[in-house]
Amino acid sequence: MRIIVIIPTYNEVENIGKMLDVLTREEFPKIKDHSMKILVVDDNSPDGTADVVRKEMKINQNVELLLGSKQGLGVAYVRGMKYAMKKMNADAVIELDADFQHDPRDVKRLVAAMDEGYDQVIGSRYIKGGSIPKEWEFYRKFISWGGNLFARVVLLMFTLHDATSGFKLTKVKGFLDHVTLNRLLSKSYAYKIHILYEIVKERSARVKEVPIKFHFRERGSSKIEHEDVFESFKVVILLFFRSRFFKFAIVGLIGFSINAFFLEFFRRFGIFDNLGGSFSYLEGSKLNILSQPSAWSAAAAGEVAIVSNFILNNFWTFASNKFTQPLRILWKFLEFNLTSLGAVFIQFAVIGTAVGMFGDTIIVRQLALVGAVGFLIVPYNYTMYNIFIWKRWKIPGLAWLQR
Ligand SMILES: Nc1nc2c(ncn2[C@@H]2O[C@H](COP(=O)(O)OP(=O)(O)O)[C@@H](O)[C@H]2O)c(=O)[nH]1
Ligand SMILES: [Mg+2]
Repeated sequence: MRIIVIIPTYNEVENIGKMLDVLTREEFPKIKDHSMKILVVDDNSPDGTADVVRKEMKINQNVELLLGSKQGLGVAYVRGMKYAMKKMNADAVIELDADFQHDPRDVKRLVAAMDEGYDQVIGSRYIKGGSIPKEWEFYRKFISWGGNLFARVVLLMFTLHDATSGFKLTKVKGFLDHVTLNRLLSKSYAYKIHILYEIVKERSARVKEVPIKFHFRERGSSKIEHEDVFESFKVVILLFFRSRFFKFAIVGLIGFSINAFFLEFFRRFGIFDNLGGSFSYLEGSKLNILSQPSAWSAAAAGEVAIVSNFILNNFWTFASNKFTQPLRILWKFLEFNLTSLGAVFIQFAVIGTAVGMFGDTIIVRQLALVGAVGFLIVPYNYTMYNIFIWKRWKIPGLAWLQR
């Protein structure tokens, strides 16, 4: 594979020469199975960083330089990633700082993890064997740790331990080439959280964390600013509001309101009185539930909610996997109904049983509906959607059903 190590630089004249040297002369020769190249993305550093790179390029085919104006780390990386994909035919990119806080000797470890079959390999400071600089003041450690925890919790990425690491490998095909590089929520450091989120949550990458020691910066100075910390929190929150989880919750809430409304509507206008009545001979028997108009109303209201959920989820929650052809939509809707039959049945059974036990009043019906939806239908539906409809979860053994 062709792997491009992207190194953004701003005033790194004291570091970049040594970094290029270590990577190309010591480390790349150890990585036998891949073609390794470096792309330095410099923002016209006034200290002459680019001159050092140019000098190296004269004697080294593996190094390229991309210049631009300084607009922030995220903008620099986006420019570098596009260039690596379009002009250098990258199969994977590695994000690496120039300042030796990331150890260039760890590059081969990220590549080795990719070779094991992972799409996203993160140099992780917060797993066993990893660390942050002990020289850091308490508040810096706290912000790094707290910001990371916040991102993991809000974005439901618990299984990841370092969501803000600046050292990682990302495969291009199916992953980085699908990231919305032109619409990232940050021009600065927080771009990392956005890209990670899209790769891990939206592209469902196989992720591996490799422990790294994040060293203290010995030469040159950090470019991170206080605003970058606030911006990272902002980006996490904005991503949450776009997340599938949030949309799914909103669709569910709308679906639930529709469900509750139609249950009462059908009941009030006696729509299912006749159907219930036709089973009146079962009253008092074990199948008494069939004679309950409320049970039938609940099942029908469930069906109305299913239609609304299907439409909203297809065109909004799962928009990236949505169906657009009319026939395909119809087919999927039938399939969706089939998987949702369980939910209709749950409503029929729970509401029918509740009114049988506690009396057929609006309170009983609505409380039973809340219970049925909250405890049974939401988990049931979410599982069904992911397995059968939008097929985001691949279940071994069910492949024949998931086509
Ligand atoms: N091209 C470019 N590189 C940047 C910019 N900001 C930071 N960098 C580089 O990104 C890497 C990490 O930045 P650094 O200031 O060390 O961040 P810190 O380690 O979080 O303090 C270094 O190689 C910097 O030179 C920028 O605006 N443009
Ligand atoms: Mg640094």
